[in-house]
Amino acid sequence: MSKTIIVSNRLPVKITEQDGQLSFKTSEGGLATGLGSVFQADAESLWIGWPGMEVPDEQEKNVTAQLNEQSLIPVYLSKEEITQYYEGFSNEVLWPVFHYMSTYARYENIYWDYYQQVNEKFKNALIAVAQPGDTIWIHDYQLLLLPGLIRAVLPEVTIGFFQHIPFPSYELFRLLPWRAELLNGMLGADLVGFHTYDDARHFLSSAARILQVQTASNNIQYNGRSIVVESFPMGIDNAKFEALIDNTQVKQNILNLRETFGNVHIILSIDRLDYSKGILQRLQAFDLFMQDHPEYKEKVSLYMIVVPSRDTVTQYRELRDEIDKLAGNINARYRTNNWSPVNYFYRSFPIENLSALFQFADVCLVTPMRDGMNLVCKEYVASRKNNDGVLILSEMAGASKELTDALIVNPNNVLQMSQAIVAALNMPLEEQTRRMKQMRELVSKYNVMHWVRVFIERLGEVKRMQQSLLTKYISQRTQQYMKNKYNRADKRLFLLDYDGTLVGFNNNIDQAKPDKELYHLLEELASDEKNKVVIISGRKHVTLEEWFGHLKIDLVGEHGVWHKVAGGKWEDLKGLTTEWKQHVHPILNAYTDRTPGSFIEEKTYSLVWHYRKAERGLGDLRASEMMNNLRYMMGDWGLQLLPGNKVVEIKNMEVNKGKAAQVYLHRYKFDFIMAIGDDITDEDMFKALKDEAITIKVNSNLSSAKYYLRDYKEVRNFLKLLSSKMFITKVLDRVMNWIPKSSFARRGR
Ligand code: GDG
Repeated sequence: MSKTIIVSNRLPVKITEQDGQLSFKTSEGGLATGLGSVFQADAESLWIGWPGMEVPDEQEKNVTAQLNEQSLIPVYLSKEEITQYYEGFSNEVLWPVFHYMSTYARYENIYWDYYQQVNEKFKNALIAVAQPGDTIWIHDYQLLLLPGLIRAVLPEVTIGFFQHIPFPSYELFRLLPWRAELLNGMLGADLVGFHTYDDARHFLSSAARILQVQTASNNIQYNGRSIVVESFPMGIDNAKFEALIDNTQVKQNILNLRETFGNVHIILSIDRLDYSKGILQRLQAFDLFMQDHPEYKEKVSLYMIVVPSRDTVTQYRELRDEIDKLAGNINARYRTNNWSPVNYFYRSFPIENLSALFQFADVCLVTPMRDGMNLVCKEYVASRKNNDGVLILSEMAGASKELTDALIVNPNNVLQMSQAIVAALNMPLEEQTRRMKQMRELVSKYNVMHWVRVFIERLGEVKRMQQSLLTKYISQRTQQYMKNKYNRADKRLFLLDYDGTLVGFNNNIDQAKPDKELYHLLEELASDEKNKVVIISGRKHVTLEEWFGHLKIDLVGEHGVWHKVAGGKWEDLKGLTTEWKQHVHPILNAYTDRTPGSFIEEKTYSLVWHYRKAERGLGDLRASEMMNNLRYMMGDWGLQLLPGNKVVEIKNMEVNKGKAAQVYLHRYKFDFIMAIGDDITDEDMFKALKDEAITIKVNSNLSSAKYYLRDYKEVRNFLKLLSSKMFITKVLDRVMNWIPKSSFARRGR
């Protein structure tokens, strides 16, 4: 039976120790709650992760048994592994770079060694329990290599990956010495998810630039698989925060707060100690607010909770000291006998205290410098049952893409933040309600259960999409079927595109010449009298003549403008004009001048703008700009714009490979037709052929062709297989001819 396996760096457990004995209880974090629905629906489900502390060897057995009872599988990490993999690579390399603070990064090779080693450890724990039909969902930046490691062992398994922190722009990501390895790891997944569209976009562009993989919209073609990259903004367990409103302890805590603060307005801020959270800038903004608005003295206090985290690391210790200093400084300057402007706590609080604060605070100030999502702001919103209160939210938090009714600020703009505080304190109740209502609806609808459901459903869809495409891939069985069909046929037609189909894609168009192997293959194919082999290409006819003129095959150049029957003469289509060229050429020239690495190719009846050597991204941008520019004149001249692989061709509308293919269908009667091509111009050919034809698209599975092959090498091997079969058939024929007819007669008796 198939099951779901969650993998995250930490298991969702709380550890308690009594008389030297460890015990573990499932914790109620947002992720754990959201995934609870998956767990309930599927009793076989498992969660793999580090238990969160170093477990003494002698206790491992007992701890494992306790955890297994709760469907949890521990991965034990040594002190050294925690230091180098978790604190080192994860938190001192990936965390700063992914949060756009690359100057904090320490690119130590030893961190990388341990990161690989621990990801291997997770892989081993996983493959010990995973089956090919299982769904595996891997979480976060500590396990970027894991999807790739699993894919290598279990190629068919379904893998989803979700990153909880931002994915930086290519310019930042490329700084990592191990960027390619990390991307290769992530691309082991079938579905890669982030909180925001920007993260997804950054990931797609890094993959396209660093690994040179093909991307189309949110799809990546990688090792013959189609991987989907999408944003799934994570929600919170809103029901839990709503339920806390009626909790007795929470109600008591609110009374206590009211007693302490009376009529003083509270601005709340809650973060883990981290330089990405913008705590210092927030204090500076509050300081400026106090300075510019003395009228709020004794009327407003900042209630700031900083949850201790990673404070063994120098940068974090320094940050803590600076926060201490600045908070103390503000208090020293503005404090009165019965009022402190900053109430600062460097510790964590029980959830009942947080809920009380969320309900009590007039304003919630969430201003990270970068944050994948930020759940605190959603928790504040979920706790506002009266639909009042104001959220001030950094535009650098993923949540700002959803909570657009917050007061959105740039955390680097201290003045803007201090002005937002004033605006929040003065916001009329009506406006507070209007904004809060919208946000509460959103937080309630897009909660953590919804997030889990949408991700898991999409993962299933992606897998089904891959499988449906897989049926189009020419498997061994299909090859056998085609061979049989081939053997039975008396008149066969092969329509073969050239670039990308029979040879690989080359940056220099003149270098994509045919090689010995290809000549041999075409000769072999054409040597069978039952076969008509046609190379049908967009190339100039002179080039085709130079390369293939001596072979016993038909040639079609410029997508059907030129045509030559084997051994005959070249002929062109009559009635085509070239007058339009004088209008289009200057436009192409202008784009070539502005795009280094691009050039124009002139054919008899078409113009082609090539940009294979232009800067990645720039070429595509210019090509689409140019097409927009040219589109209006296409109709007037009866022209067609053909975008291809790093080329745009402008040609007469009447000419296309489909029409060229039809000439053959009218002229002869074939009982076996095979067409193979790799780009958009070949689609006309696929569409023009009858249903019985075997149409094969190379390099992609998005096509009207019936089948696909991965690259030109697979095309060659497949054609070789057909011609080698011819050889066997021929031998068989000869053997049959050689055996005296009488012997059949004898056997027949
Ligand atoms: C990463 C990404 C992304 C905080 N103090 C206390 C306490 N908390 C709880 C909050 C909230 C959680 O911790 C913090 O979540 P965040 O989302 O704000 O931040 P990270 O921990 O950095 O999480 C982040 C998240 O992953 C999910 O994908 O949103 O961007 O960095 O739930 O309430 N809980 C208790 N006491 C505290 O003192 N009980």
